[in-house]
Amino acid sequence: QAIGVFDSGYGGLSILNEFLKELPEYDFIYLGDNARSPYGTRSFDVVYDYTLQAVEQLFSMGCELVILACNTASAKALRTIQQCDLPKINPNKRVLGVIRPSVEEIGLLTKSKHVGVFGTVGTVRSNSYPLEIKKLFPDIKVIQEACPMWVPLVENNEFHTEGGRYFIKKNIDSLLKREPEIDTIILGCTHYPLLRDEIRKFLPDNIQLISQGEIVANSLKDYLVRHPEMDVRCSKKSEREFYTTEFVDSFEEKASRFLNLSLRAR
Ligand code: DGN
Repeated sequence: QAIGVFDSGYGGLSILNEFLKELPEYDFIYLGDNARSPYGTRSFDVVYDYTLQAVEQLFSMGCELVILACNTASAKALRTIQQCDLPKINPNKRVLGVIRPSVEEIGLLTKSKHVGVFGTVGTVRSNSYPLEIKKLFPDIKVIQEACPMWVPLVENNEFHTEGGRYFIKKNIDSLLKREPEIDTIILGCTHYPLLRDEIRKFLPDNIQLISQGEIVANSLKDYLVRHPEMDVRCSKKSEREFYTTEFVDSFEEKASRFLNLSLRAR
């Protein structure tokens, strides 16, 4: 059985990219809900509903383990799915998210104990990052900045333009103005790693910028070691399948910007 990777659209491919580096022998099925993306501005109930449908679809395709490679879905749907839905659907299947592993890492990296989070409106409003960080590192102050223009900039490939840079700088300035002591910033949306070079241009050198892909991939690797019963249920033939809920050809074209391989989607 393949490992399922779900995102509202393309962003989760930045996570899958790292899975393929860290766990190349495993089989993966990627599902992007491009027809209903973006999730960032949708309500809790809608994101939960859409995410549960996607998880059930990946389960029906034979996945035993599904990663929500989307911060918005992890923030709004993961806990309810884990606690309420999984026991009813199949208690042996597992769904994991991207926020917890990122938080574990970020707490170890900050020296000033002031951490910034860039995310979608949904992720920021859910307060998942501050709440999770508080549980593990109560002395860390978290300052969040919602960046509603950043996902469209990535999806439309407009981030290298003057207009794109305007919006990137605007959110960075707004965050740093609110808390100048920030020394670590997490890109809390799986689309944002594509903006990394542009974001870096507007950030002082002493601020570390953290992308989640590698962190989540290492955490999955670790999870499979700690849960050998799950590991043996994952097939390892290096097969990859891609599904989108929207146009297949535009998915294939845009996906190649996130993933350094050309792919066929269904
Ligand atoms: N990539 C998603 C995330 O990590 O939150 C958000 C994309 C979207 O649907 N706005």
